[in-house]
Amino acid sequence: MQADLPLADPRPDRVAVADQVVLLRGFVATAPLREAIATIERSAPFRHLATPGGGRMSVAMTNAGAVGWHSDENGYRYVDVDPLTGAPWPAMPAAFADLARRAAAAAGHRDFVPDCALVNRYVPGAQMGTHRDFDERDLGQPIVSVSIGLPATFVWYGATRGDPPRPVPVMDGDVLVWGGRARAGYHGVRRLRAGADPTAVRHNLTFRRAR
Ligand code: MD3
Ligand code: FE
Repeated sequence: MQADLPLADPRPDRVAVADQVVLLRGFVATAPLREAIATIERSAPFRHLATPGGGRMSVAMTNAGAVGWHSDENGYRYVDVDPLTGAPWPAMPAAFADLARRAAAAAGHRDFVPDCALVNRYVPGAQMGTHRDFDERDLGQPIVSVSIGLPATFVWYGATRGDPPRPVPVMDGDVLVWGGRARAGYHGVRRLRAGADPTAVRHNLTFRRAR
């Protein structure tokens, strides 16, 4: 019955973006995640971190979990106390840890137990320049990223900055998992475009095993 099909989304729900980079489309319902972020930011507010180069990030960040990612004039590192408040980071919500473990498992990584949920907040105009993440102790552990809110374009390069960029559109509820050699790859996020609702934002949860 072809007439019943037009509402179905023809996009596959699982895409191999590159070797060891898996996109799980619509993997999670995000309303409970937004609630959890609202709770986290009451004790650990979003802030625009300083970079070692003297700039300030356009993306605002906070963390939940035993350790949090931090940047200032002295460099990038994980810290177990929030430098802004002097208090430990808010505990990782059980729903976050469960989601990260399920997504990692769906991409073939068993027993992923993150100790850091880095929460990124993008308003229209914010972007994340090309970089790679290697401050984590065991690069054999995967990274799980969850997109919430406005759509964005994630850009995957690969082993070097000079590799051809591979744009990956990510939408609310999409989850990306990196492991193996892809774990050390270069990536970034293009400047966020405003949605129909000018107050709308994008959040991204990045689950890491830092220690
Ligand atoms: C791939 N965040 O916080 S998703 C980051 O959408 C970051 O906010 C982006 O890059 C965002 O560092 C992209 C996550 C991501 C994080 C770490 C990775 C992708 C990765 C490490 C290796 C490969
Ligand atoms: Fe990153």
